[in-house]
Amino acid sequence: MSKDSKQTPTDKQPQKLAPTDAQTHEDSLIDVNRRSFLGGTATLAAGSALGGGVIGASLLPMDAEAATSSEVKPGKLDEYYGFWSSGQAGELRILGIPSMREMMRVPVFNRCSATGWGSTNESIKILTEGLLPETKEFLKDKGGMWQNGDLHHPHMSFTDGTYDGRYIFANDKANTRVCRIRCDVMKVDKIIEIPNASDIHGLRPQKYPRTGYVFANGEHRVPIPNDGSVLDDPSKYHAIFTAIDGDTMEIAWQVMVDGNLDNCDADYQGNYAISTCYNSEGGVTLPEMMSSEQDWAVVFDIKRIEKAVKKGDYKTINGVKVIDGRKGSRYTRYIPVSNSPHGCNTAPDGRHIVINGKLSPTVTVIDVNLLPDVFSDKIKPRDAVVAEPELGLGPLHTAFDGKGNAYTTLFLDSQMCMWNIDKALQAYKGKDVNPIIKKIDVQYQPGHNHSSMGETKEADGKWLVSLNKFSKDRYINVGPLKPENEQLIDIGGSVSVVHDGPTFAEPHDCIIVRADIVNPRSVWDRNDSMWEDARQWAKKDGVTLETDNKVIRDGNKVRVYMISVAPNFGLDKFTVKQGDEVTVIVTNVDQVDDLTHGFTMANYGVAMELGPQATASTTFKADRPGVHWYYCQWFCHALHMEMRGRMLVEPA
Ligand code: K7E
Ligand code: CUA
Repeated sequence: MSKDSKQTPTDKQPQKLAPTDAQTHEDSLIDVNRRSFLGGTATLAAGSALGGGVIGASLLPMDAEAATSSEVKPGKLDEYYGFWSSGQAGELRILGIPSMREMMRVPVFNRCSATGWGSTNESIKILTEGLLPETKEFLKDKGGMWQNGDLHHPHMSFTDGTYDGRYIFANDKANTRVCRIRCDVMKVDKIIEIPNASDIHGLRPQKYPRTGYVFANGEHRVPIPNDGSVLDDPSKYHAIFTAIDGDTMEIAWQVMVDGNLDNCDADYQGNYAISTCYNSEGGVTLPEMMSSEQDWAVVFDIKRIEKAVKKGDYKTINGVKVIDGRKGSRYTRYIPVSNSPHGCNTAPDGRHIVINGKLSPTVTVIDVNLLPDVFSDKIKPRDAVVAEPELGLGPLHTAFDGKGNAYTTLFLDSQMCMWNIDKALQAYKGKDVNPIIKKIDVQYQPGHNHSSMGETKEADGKWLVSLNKFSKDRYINVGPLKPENEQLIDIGGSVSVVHDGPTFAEPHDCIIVRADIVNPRSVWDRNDSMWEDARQWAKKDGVTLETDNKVIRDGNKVRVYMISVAPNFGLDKFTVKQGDEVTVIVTNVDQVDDLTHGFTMANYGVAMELGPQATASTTFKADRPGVHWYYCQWFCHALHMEMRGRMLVEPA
């Protein structure tokens, strides 16, 4: 990683990115003037950047300046993958950047009608095998699995401080889960429920030496174990920080903390993880949680924790090693920051971590180089703070350009604030410099933002996405439920909004990954582990998945094997008896890119997607006698409509 936070402007980068203080003020004046002219929100929000002066500068400079084009012409490819969370929709979405075209939806915690996620045997296994025994019991008469999820934070696996294209990990806040998505096929392969925690919120992979651990914050405080033996006694509630082994998707260890954990990030050295932590009061009502002026950023010393695990300084709770990291523990340090901090973002300089104030108009910058002294008690935790610039109202999350600048979302001001880290450090030391470079309006109320490669050492400062919670008047009216709004900001040139994109609930967070890092397959590998169970059934039944079309009866269980080749299924009919448990296993033997088939059993609620060279299976009870057509629901051929067959169910 670059230890040098200084930068040489490239020719792509106009002088404007490193303005003098005078220029900064002028830019802000123009912005403010433009905003009031357009009747936007938060007219005075840029006040902290204003040194006074003549308002009424020309509107011209900003709009006249050529923005880097975000247009990607028909047939041209995007330069970046955007991996988007969808919040309460529970899925992952793939966009192209800079076009902002949505290209794929990867079902994760949700059910999907198109792909059969949640109804195929393969997806049911992934959705259920990682649940805790008590959750399985709870879900027994509720279909056996959760129907919803709340996916906030997708992050790619790292090697040596940058994305490695292996996996994407994400949290489910609703049902306390963490998933892993394989980037070779863009499908989920693991979902685990986190024991001892309540509601996984912040999630980040270890950046160095590799992922490694996936850190996951249990947000809410609950009794551990939460079995009813403790109820209305909040002094016995705890939040839990979890390190998951990203290779095995097993829990490596957990740390019990004080307060509620919100967001987290890791350093670039592999030594520390850090979480924002609110409710140091340990309250359970809003007034109780707000009563103190300060909360914390909690730092976890990974090496010390690993040693504790080795020498047995933990309690095993629900099968997991839990280390006591409450205040005063040698495994953690609690850095005081203003009340209710939110986002937690490590800068690509490998040194600075930005804690976003949320209720405070400031962000707090922590220097990771000072953390060893904090842990050895040479300095107080608060002495690791090296800057605390005041940026505006409601700072939630910060992104970086790799050129020494940071971009913080201001939720209440509906703005993005561009500021310089080095200047913030100088100002904290008492120098009379203004770290704010520019504020631009976004529409409206941004939560997360993310820059191209911005959470890696390869941050390239080209694009920034602002994920806005409200679109209000930005689009034609679609009824009381409005889309949200994601905006693309060119930070390589004009630092202005260059694209608006409406989106369904909820563009919660995203990452922007250089396209050369992600290399998915176009056709499945026949040896893929996804359909290992079907492979085993076929072996037992003496069936070859790739060639055979056979019906195997095994008591009242019937396994129907067939292939699909456009525009045919291997079987144009099969017969079962009413009450049979039928498993249909279809293998798409087409080898052509993009030749996906489907299998829908009409009036049985069964559908599945079959990518080229994939096998998928579904099991249902044939409890409706009669003639039931199955058909291919993915358009595959001129005779796609004719790609069908009959299941004949003999009455009992
Ligand atoms: Cu800021 Cu869930 Cu990422 Cu919301 S957290 S904004
Ligand atoms: Cu096969 Cu449509």
